[in-house]
Amino acid sequence: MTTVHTFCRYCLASCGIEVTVEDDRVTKIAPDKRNPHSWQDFCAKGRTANQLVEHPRRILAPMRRVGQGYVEATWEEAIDDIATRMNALIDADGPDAVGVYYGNPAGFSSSNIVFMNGWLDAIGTHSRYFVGSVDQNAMHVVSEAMYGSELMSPVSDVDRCDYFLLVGTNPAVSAWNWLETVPGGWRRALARQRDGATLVVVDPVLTESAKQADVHLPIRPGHDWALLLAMVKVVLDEGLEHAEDCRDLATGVDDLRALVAEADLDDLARRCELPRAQIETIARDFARARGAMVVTRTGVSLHAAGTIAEWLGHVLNVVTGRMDRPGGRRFERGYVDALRLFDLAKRPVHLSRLRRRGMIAGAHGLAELPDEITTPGPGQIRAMVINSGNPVVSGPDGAKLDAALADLDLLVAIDLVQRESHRHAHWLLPAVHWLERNDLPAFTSSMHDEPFVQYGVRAVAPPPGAREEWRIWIDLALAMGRPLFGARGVNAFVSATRRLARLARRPSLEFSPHWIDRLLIATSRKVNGRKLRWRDVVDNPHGLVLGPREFGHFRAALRTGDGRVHAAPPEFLARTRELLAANPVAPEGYPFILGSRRHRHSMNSWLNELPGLHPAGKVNEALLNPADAAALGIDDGDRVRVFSPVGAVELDASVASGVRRGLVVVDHGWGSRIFDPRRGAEPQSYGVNRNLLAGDEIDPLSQTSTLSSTYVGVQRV
Ligand SMILES: Nc1nc2c(c(=O)[nH]1)N[C@H]1C(S)=C(S)[C@@H](COP(=O)(O)OP(=O)(O)OC[C@H]3O[C@@H](n4cnc5c(=O)[nH]c(N)nc54)[C@H](O)[C@@H]3O)O[C@H]1N2
Ligand SMILES: Nc1nc2c(c(=O)[nH]1)N[C@H]1C(S)=C(S)[C@@H](COP(=O)(O)OP(=O)(O)OC[C@H]3O[C@@H](n4cnc5c(=O)[nH]c(N)nc54)[C@H](O)[C@@H]3O)O[C@H]1N2
Ligand code: SF4
Ligand SMILES: [Mo]
Repeated sequence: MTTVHTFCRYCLASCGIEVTVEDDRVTKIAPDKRNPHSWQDFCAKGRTANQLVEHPRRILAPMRRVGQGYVEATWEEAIDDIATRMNALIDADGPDAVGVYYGNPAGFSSSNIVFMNGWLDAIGTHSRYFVGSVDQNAMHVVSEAMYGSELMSPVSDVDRCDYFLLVGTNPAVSAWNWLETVPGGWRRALARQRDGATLVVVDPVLTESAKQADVHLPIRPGHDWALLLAMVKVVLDEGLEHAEDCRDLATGVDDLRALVAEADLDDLARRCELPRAQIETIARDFARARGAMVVTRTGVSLHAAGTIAEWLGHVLNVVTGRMDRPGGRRFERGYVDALRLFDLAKRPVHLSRLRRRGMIAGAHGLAELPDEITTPGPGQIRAMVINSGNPVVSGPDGAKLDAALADLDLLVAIDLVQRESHRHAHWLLPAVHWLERNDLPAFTSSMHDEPFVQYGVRAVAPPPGAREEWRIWIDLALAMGRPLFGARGVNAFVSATRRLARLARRPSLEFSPHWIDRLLIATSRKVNGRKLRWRDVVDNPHGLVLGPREFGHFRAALRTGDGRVHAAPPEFLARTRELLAANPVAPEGYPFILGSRRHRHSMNSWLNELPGLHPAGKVNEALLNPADAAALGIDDGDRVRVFSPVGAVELDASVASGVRRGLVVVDHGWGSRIFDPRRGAEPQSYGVNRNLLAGDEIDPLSQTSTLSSTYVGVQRV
């Protein structure tokens, strides 16, 4: 029996865990209470992570589609066939014929995306799609415009905060993480509350978090921008701003003043359906609090005005002097200068073929993918790799994407199991679970809320037939004869190390991401005056806090050119004026807004099937306000049909007083089938996919699908 200390890589809470291993099998996962940074969020998902490792339907070798079923093949056969078919498509049609979608778990591997980009650059394709357009793109767009880098994400200084304004987030369930890792953030916020801090939660639903707040603002969905604009107006009109930061740190405050002068508080209050007096009180209290922060998340971003609301959250922080100050939003430098490396990495500049939209964080919007696959013409996508993703369930208009994927000449899925989005795959490539993999999350070290390093060591060996993604990307580039990273010499170098390793019978001589990990530590920057060595990393299995939280690095880190925060980017001002002029109304026949929710024991569209996490028969339901239910003649437990212009689902109703009127809430991530490619048993299915109802509407600034603004109708079946 051995004990391995590592951390959970399901969500960014990154809980330290203690893994008990017997005969190379994980027998127990417990929180690692000696981890000095993270373990407090530890949950049943981490506790049962070995259930996915030993999933009865796990893909254990590459599988090739033959008719309606799959047969096992060798890696050589798989790589060879995929490379040959992709090369033929590229030769005929150009590089954009081959595309990729990468999902959320790709980001939890320290090597996957790096080498995937190396392969994409090898091909030179622009057909890149990622989860950001159903998640955090608004933040990338705002960070780029205000701070000069899509990756610049200020972290929450929870322990010194006196006033929390949490907008569109439910940290009691989802933990305090997005583009930041704040371990135990919710509990720490509650501890601050017990010491007198005020906790305001803005959410159309009385969530687990909202129940514990001092103030719950049951906002009209999609209208956070109006609330936040009203708050900015109160702050600027009443002279509550932080004079020094408005003068020295930020540019554009005069443009903000001009903008708020055009807005009317009563109108904004009416739009977000919150009392004006309450908005004014909250704005004043926020501005006057010693330490305060606005935190915005997916409840904000998955709407048509998501970028504007995200932006105004940052504006409120900036104009009230919360950036880089105790109790506000800090900039953590991290031991690796990710912002600089990100600037050095080449990112393609490209307009999408059909909609002529640019790329965000190096990728196009997922909503465009189906048409890019099915519309003939030069640049049409004919082959796709789905890397750690389930976009048919987690993205918009699943039925349309499913049909498009069926139309491809080649679909390759890299995953642990075959889920809904992989239904039409010609090849299933078995991935390695994080319990079987080493990760050094150096590029995200600046997202932790304190300087911290931990090497995520593997607990058990992967199944012999599974491969880490980085190796798949390298193998494909070599087999396709295309230069990794688009750089000459890399392929020859990698091949040479492979030959050498074979001849010398020393696998460690072969190039691997471990070399990069070592290099990153060797070239890492001093944190709190201390230089990291590789020894520090391996000698501290529980992780190492690299000294106290530092302030004062924010200005120097800004990449705006003039070293200032750009508080009023012109495109945001213009879009806000557009919103002020518009008056959205529900279309005839679809009077409800479809909301969504996360479950503590699900991870987006996965883990729903694990018996250790969900009672048998657990599925998602449609939550309705009692008054709405009564008006529709719906009782608790009745079967209902929820429909939109693009789709319909049937599920049980649950009458819930915490849901706002006009809103129907259906948990996202359900309704994803799990197939059994090895034995061909019937697919298992749990619940319904509420994203079948979402169309291809987007937030024009971030290209984020408006997954939480879909208008729907509800009726009893
Ligand atoms: N309505 C609605 N829709 C939403 C959201 C919402 O709040 N409401 N949330 C959005 C958000 S925030 C996100 S992040 C997206 C998620 O969207 P996606 O990332 O596209 O989808 P997931 O459901 O997370 O599926 C991840 C897949 O990766 C696989 N996987 C897990 N670990 C690994 C690994 O190490 N390697 C490989 N190769 N595969 C792995 C899993 O088995 C699973 O099939 O969904 C979005 N969709
Ligand atoms: N257990 C669990 N934890 C997770 C995940 C998971 O799937 N399961 N996913 C992880 C991922 S990938 C992410 S990105 C994070 C996301 O973390 P969060 O963004 O905190 O995600 P949610 O818990 O979905 O909370 C979003 C809230 O926004 C509310 N909302 C919807 N529309 C609006 C609106 O218009 N205005 C406002 N103010 N609120 C609105 C919803 O009712 C919901 O309560 O969580 C991570 N943690
Ligand atoms: S899934 Fe649970 S255990 Fe794993 S990091 Fe997130 S909160 Fe921690
Ligand atoms: Mo996410």
